[in-house]
Amino acid sequence: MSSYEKLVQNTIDLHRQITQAKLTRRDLLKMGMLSAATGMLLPMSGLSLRALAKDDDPTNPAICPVPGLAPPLGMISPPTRPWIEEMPRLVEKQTVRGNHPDNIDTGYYGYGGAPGPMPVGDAQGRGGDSKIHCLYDHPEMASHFPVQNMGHQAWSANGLIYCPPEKWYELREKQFDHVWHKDLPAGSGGQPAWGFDGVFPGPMFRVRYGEPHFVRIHNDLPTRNLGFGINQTSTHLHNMHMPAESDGNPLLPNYSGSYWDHHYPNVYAGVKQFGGLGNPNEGLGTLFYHDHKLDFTAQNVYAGLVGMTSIYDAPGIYANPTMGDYGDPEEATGWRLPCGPNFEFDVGLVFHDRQFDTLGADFFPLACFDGAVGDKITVNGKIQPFFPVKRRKYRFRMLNIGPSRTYQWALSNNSNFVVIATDGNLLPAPITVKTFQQVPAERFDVILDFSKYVPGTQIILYNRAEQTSGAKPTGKLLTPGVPVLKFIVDTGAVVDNSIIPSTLRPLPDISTPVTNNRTWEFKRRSGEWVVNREPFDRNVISATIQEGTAEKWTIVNGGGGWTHPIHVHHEEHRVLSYNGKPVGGLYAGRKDVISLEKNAYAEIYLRFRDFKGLYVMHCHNTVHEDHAMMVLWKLV
Ligand SMILES: [Cu+2]
Repeated sequence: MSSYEKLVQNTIDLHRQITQAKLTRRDLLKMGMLSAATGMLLPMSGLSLRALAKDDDPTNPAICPVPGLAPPLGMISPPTRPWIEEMPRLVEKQTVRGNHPDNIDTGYYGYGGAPGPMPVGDAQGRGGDSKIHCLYDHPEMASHFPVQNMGHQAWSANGLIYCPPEKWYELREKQFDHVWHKDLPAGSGGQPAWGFDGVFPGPMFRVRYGEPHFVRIHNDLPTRNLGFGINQTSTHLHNMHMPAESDGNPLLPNYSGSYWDHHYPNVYAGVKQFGGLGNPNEGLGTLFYHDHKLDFTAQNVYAGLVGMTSIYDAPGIYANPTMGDYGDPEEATGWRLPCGPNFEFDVGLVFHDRQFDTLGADFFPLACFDGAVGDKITVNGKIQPFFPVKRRKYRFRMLNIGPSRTYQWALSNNSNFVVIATDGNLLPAPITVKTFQQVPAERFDVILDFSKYVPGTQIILYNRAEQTSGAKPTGKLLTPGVPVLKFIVDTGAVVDNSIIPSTLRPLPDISTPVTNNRTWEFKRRSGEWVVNREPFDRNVISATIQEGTAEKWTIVNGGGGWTHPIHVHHEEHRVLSYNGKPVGGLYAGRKDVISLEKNAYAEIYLRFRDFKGLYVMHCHNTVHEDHAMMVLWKLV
């Protein structure tokens, strides 16, 4: 290592120490280590890569290491060979033993209790349900949730919706060693990560409408972090329509040594107006759960706290037997989408880019507020893996967990993606494309048909979008692109009863009249990411919304060279217009993420239904979110 490289490495290590100290943006501002004007670490010796680069132009955004570029402007991960390791399938989550609530662990030191509508825990945080400690720390939170002590609103006999759990699960957040690639200096021993049940990505839940489920999430994370992250969590199930106390609000910490109980009623949105289980045209599909701790979402997700959930329709919910997404292993009922026994052909793909330093250690760019991008793209936790496929159709549930990268997908043989779902929602009809963009937090379900290929055929999934910073892609399309995943077609015959149906889930009616219009401007201001000119403030509720109403929101990118993928909790939206024009294709369906491109504005329609309490809206470039691009809203 040259002395210059050493200096760069020292700078990186210093950044790591600052992150290790769990200092927030506010702490850094207070300590005078952060410039309020530029939002970057001040160019004091040893702290700033910009100081090293001798680039003191104050009008530039903070310099962040450019992935794959030599120091001091960039950072290059150690080399890894492609297609060495097989892509792991997501672990299938099982219920607790006997699917019985008695087999749910009550936690440490006797402060917890059996699952129930009301939390049992310790105000000093010595164990049990974190809600009790949270309410002790933040007593004002009690008033924001409909049931005392943040009890489960859809599990109380006096609630308007009563859906006691039928499926019982536990998750444990813990530290473990993960092998991103065995060629990295850490070798096959791996390096420390945090994950649900000690795996990355966390296990795949397969749940069903009409079968409410319960998940107790034990926080077993250590005090000492990974050089980033904090051992307080809040687990959000992205896109789920659910009671606020189970939503994973950033303000509701699950403390280490304690647990948080999540209750998912699994009724279709709008159930109160519709009756029964609700309207199946509101059905969801591909969801994901991830940490959402205030100020630490990006770091904790980067640490590994993320996993997927698939929800299927209630049996027979559609009177028409050729409709419905039932997860049928025989592929004989409903839309007959690819599934197979044990979901062999219904496969989750979690895309995540990472940066390693010269020595191969994980790096998270604390000082960089544009976002975090890395030069290694992983699929289900492996860098450039291969995946053997049978000669038939597969349903791939593609999820981009960011933190900040946008993909533009294409296949090496220029074949098609048959897109059947955008975010959590099956489209009214499949849409066939050769390429599509995927911003952080978006999901796309695609069908790929390998039946036409001879055994041994190799097809590579490429990312064509060039991106050198967390702010946005450069706009340049690479040819052929960065190879991310290789499919290898197996020999042998295989059964395929699945079909590509000509129509899928109809769009629900959106005729509820709009009773309120709101405008939200997402912008950079004084080095912070703000909504309507203000950074997130836990004491400010920016909208109070009457349950059962519909609203039109105009969301605006206030300028600069950034894109913002905006996400509203609890209720998804329909795009009425984008830059004044109607949208089509992949954007005309139900969505829960909308990418606000540079200077864009969009009108979206939302209904606010069924449950009550405190929710958020935020930018899902989670680095922007943590540096305060988020607002609270309350459903009353
Ligand atoms: Cu943003």
